[in-house]
Amino acid sequence: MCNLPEETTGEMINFNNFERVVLKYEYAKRTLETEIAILIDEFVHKHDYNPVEHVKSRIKSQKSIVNKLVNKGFVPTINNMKNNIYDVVGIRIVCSFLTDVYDIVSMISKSSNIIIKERKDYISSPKKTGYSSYHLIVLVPIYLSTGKEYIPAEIQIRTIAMDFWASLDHKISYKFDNIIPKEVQEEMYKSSLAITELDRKMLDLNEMVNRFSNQK
Ligand code: 0O2
Repeated sequence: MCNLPEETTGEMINFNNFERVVLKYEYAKRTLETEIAILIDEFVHKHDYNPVEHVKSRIKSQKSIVNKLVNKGFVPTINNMKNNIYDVVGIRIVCSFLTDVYDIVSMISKSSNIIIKERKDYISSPKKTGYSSYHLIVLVPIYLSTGKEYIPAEIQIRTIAMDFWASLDHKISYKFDNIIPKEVQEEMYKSSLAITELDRKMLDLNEMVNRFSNQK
């Protein structure tokens, strides 16, 4: 990953080849979905508690892949996608509380089937937009008739509150074609601070509820 030279000529990603090109990514998505579902199930049985609100997965669209490559300064070829885009497969795990996010990260880290290539903790260090989430770039094994291959994927783990913020932010970026008015950016940043505060409050509240219910 990322150690091959940039390709300036080669087969371009297009409507006709995209379905074929993403086939291996589809397999990796299915493998990852199953692995995550089993890990969560095991966690629920062990702790008698489900930290996950919902899980969503997707294959990045052809348009988004081409745009991302061009924005990164690459020619949108299939090889450049294979070597430089790690989130063609994306899975998002939305949790109730802040501590759940780190429990899920730790649970995935212990899996012997998924290789973790990179960790990005945008919760302890949010992005300057205010975005917070925990990202794992992983390698997922897929088994083909030609042998085993590893496909990259991005796992985003965050709370419901962080997800609420990110979803509005995504809509705003789309609406303004990524050129967001400064006032809107400032308001979004301020609301990200409120989201962080809300996550802390909800965690404290949950701990209080647990203390009371243990006393019963
Ligand atoms: P999309 O359309 O959501 O998939 P890399 O992916 O590592 O090559 P980058 O930008 O360094 O590029 O990675 P980073 O910062 O970890 O971001 C990866 C993804 O996180 C993004 O994918 C978004 O999904 C999400 N993200 C990052 N920053 C923000 C933000 O400020 N607001 C929101 N709403 N989401 C963010 P894509 O491909 O950019 O977009």
